[in-house]
Amino acid sequence: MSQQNLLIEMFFDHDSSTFSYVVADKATGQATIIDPVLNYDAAAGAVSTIDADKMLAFLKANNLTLQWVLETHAHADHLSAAHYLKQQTGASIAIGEGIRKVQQTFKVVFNLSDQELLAKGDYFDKLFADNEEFQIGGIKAKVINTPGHTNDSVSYLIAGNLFVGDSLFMPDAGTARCDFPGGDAHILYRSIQRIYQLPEETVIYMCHDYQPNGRELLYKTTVAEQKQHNIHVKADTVEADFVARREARDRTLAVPRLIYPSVQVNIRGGQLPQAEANGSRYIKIPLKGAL
Ligand SMILES: N[C@@H](CCC(=O)N[C@@H](CS)C(=O)NCC(=O)O)C(=O)O
Ligand SMILES: [Fe+2]
Repeated sequence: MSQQNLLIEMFFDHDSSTFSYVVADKATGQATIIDPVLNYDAAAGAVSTIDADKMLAFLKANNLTLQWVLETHAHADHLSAAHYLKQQTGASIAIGEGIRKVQQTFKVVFNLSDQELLAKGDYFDKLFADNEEFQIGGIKAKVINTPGHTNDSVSYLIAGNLFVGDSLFMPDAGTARCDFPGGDAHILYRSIQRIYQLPEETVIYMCHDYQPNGRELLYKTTVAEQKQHNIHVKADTVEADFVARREARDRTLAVPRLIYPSVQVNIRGGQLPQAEANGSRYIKIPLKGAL
């Protein structure tokens, strides 16, 4: 596949520090969107599609047809616009098959019945297996399972470009937290070893950048850079050291601001909970602490 046919356009959501991407085959005009954000004002309970509409406008301006909406994982910090994009374009929503485990975990957290969780059949059109290959137009793409941050985390390898979700951040930020239900620092370490076996020049695209020490926003790096400079896991870092470092940091992190709204919607592929008898939809938040 010629790199010349590959188009990659980055979009950034300031509110959640999330990168989303349009990846397209210019030869056929077929495109995919990776990790789209549905804007959400938690205080008002208001959703909007400002970010997703920018991506749709980009597709239109470039005569691209949306074939796939790919999720790197069920995000815990922002809502997904996958369902909205599918409604607008007819694209198929895909995620790693580990989403089944994530759904089961959060079914318990949110006390959802099977009927509530899968009320409209399946929310995902395609569940990818490890190493599964698929096409974006004429471009070959491959799924690499990279669990650890979550059970369903995958990376998408598209013509020498790797969309890693949260498995790796920029070298000066390290890696994602492993303290969500189903997260495991040992497993993340092994996933990162898989990534580090890819060719050194493989370009790695971030899903987030929190701009440590106020540096400028950065969204891509390479396998070589990560192996040399990643503050949590370099080429020669052993598993026990990584796990100790990761777990120590996890103990300092607050629960993400939008974890409950996000997970509730994202295990449903970005569909909002069903309307109740009065026509309104509600987000559930499990309360903690005794009264
Ligand atoms: N302050 C952010 C934190 C978001 C967060 O926890 N992000 C996850 C990825 S979903 C992470 O791995 N963060 C690592 C870190 O903050 O060091 C929020 O509330 O949304
Ligand atoms: Fe995440």
